[in-house]
Amino acid sequence: VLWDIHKSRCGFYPAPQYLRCQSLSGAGAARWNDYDTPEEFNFASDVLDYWAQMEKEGKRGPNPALWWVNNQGDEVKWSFREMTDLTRRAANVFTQTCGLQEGDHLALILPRVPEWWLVIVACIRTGIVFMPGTTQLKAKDILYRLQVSKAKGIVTTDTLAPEVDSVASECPALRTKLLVSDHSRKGWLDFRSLIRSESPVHTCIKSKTLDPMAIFFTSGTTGFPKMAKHSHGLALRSIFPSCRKLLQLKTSDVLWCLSDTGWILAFGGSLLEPWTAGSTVFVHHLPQFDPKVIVQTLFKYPITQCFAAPSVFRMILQQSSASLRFPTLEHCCTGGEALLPEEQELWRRQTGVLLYQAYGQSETGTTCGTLRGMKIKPGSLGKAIPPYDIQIIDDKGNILPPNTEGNIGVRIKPTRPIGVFMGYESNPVKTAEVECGDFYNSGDRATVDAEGYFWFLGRADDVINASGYRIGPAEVENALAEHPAVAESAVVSSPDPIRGEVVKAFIVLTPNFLSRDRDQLTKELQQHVKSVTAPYKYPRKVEFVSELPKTITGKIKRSELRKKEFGQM
Ligand code: BCO
Repeated sequence: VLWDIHKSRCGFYPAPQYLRCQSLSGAGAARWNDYDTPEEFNFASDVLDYWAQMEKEGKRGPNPALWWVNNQGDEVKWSFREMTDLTRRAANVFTQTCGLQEGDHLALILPRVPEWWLVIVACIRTGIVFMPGTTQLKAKDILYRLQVSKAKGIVTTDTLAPEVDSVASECPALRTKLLVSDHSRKGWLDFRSLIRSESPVHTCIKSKTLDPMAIFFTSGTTGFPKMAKHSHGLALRSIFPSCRKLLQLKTSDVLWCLSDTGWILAFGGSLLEPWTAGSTVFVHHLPQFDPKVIVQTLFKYPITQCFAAPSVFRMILQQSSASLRFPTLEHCCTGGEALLPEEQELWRRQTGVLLYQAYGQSETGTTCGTLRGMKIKPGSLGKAIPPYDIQIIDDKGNILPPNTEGNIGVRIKPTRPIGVFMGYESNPVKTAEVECGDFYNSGDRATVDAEGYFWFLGRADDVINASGYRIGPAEVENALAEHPAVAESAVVSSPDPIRGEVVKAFIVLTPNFLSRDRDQLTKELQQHVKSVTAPYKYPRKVEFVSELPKTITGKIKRSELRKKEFGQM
């Protein structure tokens, strides 16, 4: 009855925590608020199964939980009850068929196919720690991830299975390979048929809120990507009232988040956010990014909210001369890279819909945002979202006054807030490096104004943010070094009108290649990088130089090259 009263007043059923409080402590009890840390939390049983129950009782509308489409006219629509059934079966596939256990690591490298959602929820049900990766990864990237994480299993498609097989013998911990495909492959289990044959009866683990749930790989200035490990608290935070204010989703909403399945943005925007609110997750397979398909999709389907990196909005604006007045679109949110005020204004003029900004990292999830309905200050990241206390700090962790440039810091002492990562897996040194006084130091430079709005300025280190991808220069330099033409290289970010920033490589050639045609060599080197590591990292700009700027100890001065690119020298 309470839910119906809420529905008649607000137009939607209350979010799951409301039910939990009612059921735990009776009517009138305090519900989870921004600062609660319940001992146990599990997104599958506390949220997904809640909405399945609402459906069963006729207390949720007919919208599907997951609505997947592709360019060939195929469509999948699953209700919450079907999601519950399928994810319980998938949980049994992992534990019964594959023998995986709570705490084991599972690499998840799938494109936007419905099984991606099944795998994640099944992992949450079983306590298996899932590790999403982009389908752009190549054999070497996969090898590194499997080895460093000691992954016991991997789920992927036909396209990447050969890459996995080419390195599997070097991964002693790997014992389960699951294929999502209509075809079979030797040495691989067929995930789809196993799901069909497994039992839908499964008892979800009682996970502690601070037990590990997921690992996101994230790039830094040096070395290979680090493993940012998150607890179930990351999912709990999405239920907190302050976080619900970002998008203010209702059960009738249809949210399309375009992030690649490898990033934390996809986990938040395509799963946690919409399902916490009982909304529909809309997915277009979109194997190749094509702004025209995005525009057509926004016209064709009743999508009410869209979440994507700024480059996606830029590319839509740039490509399309036709009308962008989408019939059902009400709200747009963006994050992952810097957005210019004029781009925000252009989107509003063309679509009639405001574009709100949010900011976060793989280590923190969303930290700041312009909440729906809050005053937009064009170009600003918005304000801190509790329970996070965000401050601009100096290199010692001292809080700086408004309008002073510093690093974006998230307070982690004396209390580490729910949602902040647990640390870099197996890397206490790197974990300690990002702790700065009482804060987690994001390495992003910014200011905060007197009203508490944050303004992004750039990175403090050499990390490149190209169209929302965080790229470590060393990863690209290592790939270039494998080519015989490259004596040495320095990779930095360079401005770009569409992608915000792109990767630029300064290359010193080996003597044998000095006489080669430069345009041809550029293409060859770009192709080479695309073939040995995830292609989004390839240098879109290449400049051949006779030497690189160095310190007296021989360290390459990337900052000097970067400053030149941005016209600061
Ligand atoms: O530009 P090119 O055509 O020369 O090359 C592109 C692709 O065509 C190519 N490629 C892709 N897959 C390949 C492949 N080549 C060979 N084999 C494959 N399997 O490689 C290049 C990849 O670059 P891209 O992905 O940037 O290209 P694209 O297709 O133009 O995509 C544009 C965007 C905007 C859709 C894409 O850059 C994008 O998705 N950006 C957003 C990233 C994102 O979601 N970031 C959020 C991270 S999470 C976070 O920040 C925390 C927030 C709380």
